[in-house]
Amino acid sequence: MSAGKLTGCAVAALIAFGPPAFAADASPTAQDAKAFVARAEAAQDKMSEYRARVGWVQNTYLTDDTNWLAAKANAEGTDMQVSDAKEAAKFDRVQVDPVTRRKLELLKRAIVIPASARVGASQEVADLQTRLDDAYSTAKLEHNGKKLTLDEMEDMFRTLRDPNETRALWEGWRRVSGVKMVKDYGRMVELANEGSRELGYKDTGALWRSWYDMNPDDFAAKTDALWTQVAPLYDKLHCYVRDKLNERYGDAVQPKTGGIRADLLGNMWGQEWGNVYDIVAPKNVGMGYDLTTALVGHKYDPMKIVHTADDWYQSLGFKPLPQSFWDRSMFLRPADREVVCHASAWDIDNLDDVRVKACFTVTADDFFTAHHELGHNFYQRAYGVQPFLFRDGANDGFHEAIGDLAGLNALTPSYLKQIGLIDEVPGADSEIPYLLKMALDKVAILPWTLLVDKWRWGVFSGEIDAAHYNSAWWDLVTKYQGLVPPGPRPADAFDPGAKFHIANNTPYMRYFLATIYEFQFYRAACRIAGQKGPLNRCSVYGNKKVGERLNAMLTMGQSKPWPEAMAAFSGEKDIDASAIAEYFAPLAKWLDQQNKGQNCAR
Ligand code: X8Z
Ligand code: ZN
Repeated sequence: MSAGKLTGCAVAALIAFGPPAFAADASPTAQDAKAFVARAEAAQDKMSEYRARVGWVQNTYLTDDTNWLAAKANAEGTDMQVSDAKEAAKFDRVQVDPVTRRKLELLKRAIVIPASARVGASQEVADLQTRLDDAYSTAKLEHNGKKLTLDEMEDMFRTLRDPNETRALWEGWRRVSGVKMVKDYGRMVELANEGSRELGYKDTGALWRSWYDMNPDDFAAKTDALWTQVAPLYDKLHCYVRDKLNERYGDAVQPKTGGIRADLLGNMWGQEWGNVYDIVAPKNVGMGYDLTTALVGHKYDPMKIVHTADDWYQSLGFKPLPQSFWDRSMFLRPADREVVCHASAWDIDNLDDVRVKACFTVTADDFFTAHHELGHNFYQRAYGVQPFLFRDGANDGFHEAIGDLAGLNALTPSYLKQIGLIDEVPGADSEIPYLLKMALDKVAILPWTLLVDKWRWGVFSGEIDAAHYNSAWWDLVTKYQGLVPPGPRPADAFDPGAKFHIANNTPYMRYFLATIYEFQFYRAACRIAGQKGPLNRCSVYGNKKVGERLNAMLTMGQSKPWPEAMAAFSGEKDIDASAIAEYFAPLAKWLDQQNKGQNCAR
């Protein structure tokens, strides 16, 4: 899909291009730097709109021709980005004002998949990316005489409880998607690394780790340290869920020890487990409602779900989304053409033409995802007040976390009652069921969001070679998630390619950061609102003070290093896993009791 500075989820292109900023025989000056930045910024503003429009048409109408157009636009864009990054580096030792310095730094690093200046390199890399995207988005599985799309299979996975069926879909999806991609993926890695090295990065992973206003090695160490903090909670959940799956399916399907079978968790990648809540729910006390049933019962459709999400943001004081959002977005899979279904939020003109592209269903999962996507759109609108080069999230994790904060609030029973989706707020004894349901999504996803880019960092650095793509993937899945495949993997398997963000080259560490930020921002919002009760019961719906403070952070875009943006909202200056720990503290205690006497080793 469209290859901008952010791909996959929050889409806006970043391009600048032009003649050298100063004469070859003269030393560059501060004035040259300013002139270069001004020209680059103006050029980008125009070109990003062009790429976004081409990308939108391609994503919502996949054909040979739209793929061709998108690859061409992306190749041109990459040439411009690379050329600009190199130009920006020439001002490294020139004394310039802080705004110009920040813009130069952003120009140097704001590329996802660079290409060498060698003739043909950017077109080859763009063609490969387009082919990978297309292979993922158009793959179908023949199953019981029906051709299934991924979204149909995902929907089936939510409620499918026959392990032969889950295995067939799980293995089938990997056969029709990943396997086809491995050769193109390997070549894309070579080309991206060639481009990254020309920009002065040791490989593309090093480039990706340079996005966080800190030393890239320190960033990697930070993600490990955060994982160490949250891993004990994940381990408790893993142990409890494995036991319940064993009770349900028996030793032959899910043994009491070792990894959890990846196809038994209600999700194609075993990344979120909320759909198997029915299997792991405590015996004597329930949650009091089922959100999917409530949505269906109240006749919600995808449009109404998105309107509900829009209302949440409006209640905080954000202005409603423009009519063009409703006219131009895609909320449903069209019956008559191929599209990229994976949900994303778009910023077409860097002003007000924001859109969502998704294939929503009426489920609790997509109720959350609608809030998630709109978070991107409200962020895009808020930082529209900035000059072009500052129009992005404080970092990519921030961009993902805003909608998650909204979604977390929108799932609270008190809010669901306020908007009429449930009749009663369940009593205090529903706390553990509620937290367990939330943990199945929010805690379960943590190791997954960490390992996807650990794998990619290894691939880009060469530590993982093409012959070991799949075995290294499973080493990481086993180590971090503690999952195992339902059966031996074939020699030609390329299981990473069965995930959108690998095929689409969307960096993934952002979701690990976002899951931590989400709770940190939620705690900050609840403190601003002066809420005194337990964190997991808090709702800030309708609170204008929270909206003002949130808006202060959002409007900053990436004009300042992310700790400053964070401080504008929360007063905190560092990423902090203590909020997610606080939120789930009662559950952690409960899980310890449940797991007593169990052998939790994997
Ligand atoms: O890709 C997404 C969003 C779009 S940014 C739907 N997410 C990740 C995924 O689906 O794998 C949200 C959670 C993680
Ligand atoms: Zn997102």
